[in-house]
Amino acid sequence: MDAIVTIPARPGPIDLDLAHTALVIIDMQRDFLLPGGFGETLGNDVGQLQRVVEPLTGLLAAAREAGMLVVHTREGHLPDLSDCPPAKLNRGAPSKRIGDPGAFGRILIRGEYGHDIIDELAPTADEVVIDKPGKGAFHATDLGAVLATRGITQLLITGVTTEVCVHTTTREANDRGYECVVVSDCVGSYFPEFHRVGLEMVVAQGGIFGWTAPSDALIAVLTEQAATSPSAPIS
Ligand code: TIU
Repeated sequence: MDAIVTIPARPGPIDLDLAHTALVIIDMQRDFLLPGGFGETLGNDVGQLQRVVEPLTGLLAAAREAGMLVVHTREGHLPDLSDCPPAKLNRGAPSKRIGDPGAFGRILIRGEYGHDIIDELAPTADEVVIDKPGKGAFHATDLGAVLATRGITQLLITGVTTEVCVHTTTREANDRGYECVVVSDCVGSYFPEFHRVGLEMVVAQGGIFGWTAPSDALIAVLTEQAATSPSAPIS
């Protein structure tokens, strides 16, 4: 069956080969989305990120139904902070720093409740979870190897925050040869203006490092794919 579909996108339509496309969900962690986490200690209004949850839940469900590879990432560090450079640990003037006790355990420390993904988007046992110490999901992780093993060439990029980890990951992926679609209503920022301009940056100059598309266009093709071939996952 032909699994190549054309998605209306900016700066122009993109042909997606669904068998070689992965859904990447960046850092939808309690520490970024819930009051008391890292995001709030940086002085941010965490409510700004909550609007991503509903559309992303819908896109994740459609991707699962279609059998698409799903990759979740989590930003965080080892309990001894040996993988957190001082340049990151000491940045800015947060009320608390990475590794300090927060409302959900030590902030952005692997294994802590706050470091894990919000309940609505919890990974299933067969989905990939990449723990990353940086903003980009390729830095110091095996994401590239995971995608290469599965023959993935195109990425649907979602999660938070638009101008930080989503942008860094999209730029890293673009440089590595992946075609990236940033899903416009499934990424979010603490700063609405950064979100808006962050999406514009992706598509400027003819799509300088990717495309943007809304989730409804993607959900439509994934739902059609699942209906056409319900017992044969894409990958
Ligand atoms: N502060 C902020 O906007 N973002 C981060 O620190 N990490 C991610 O974007 N995941």
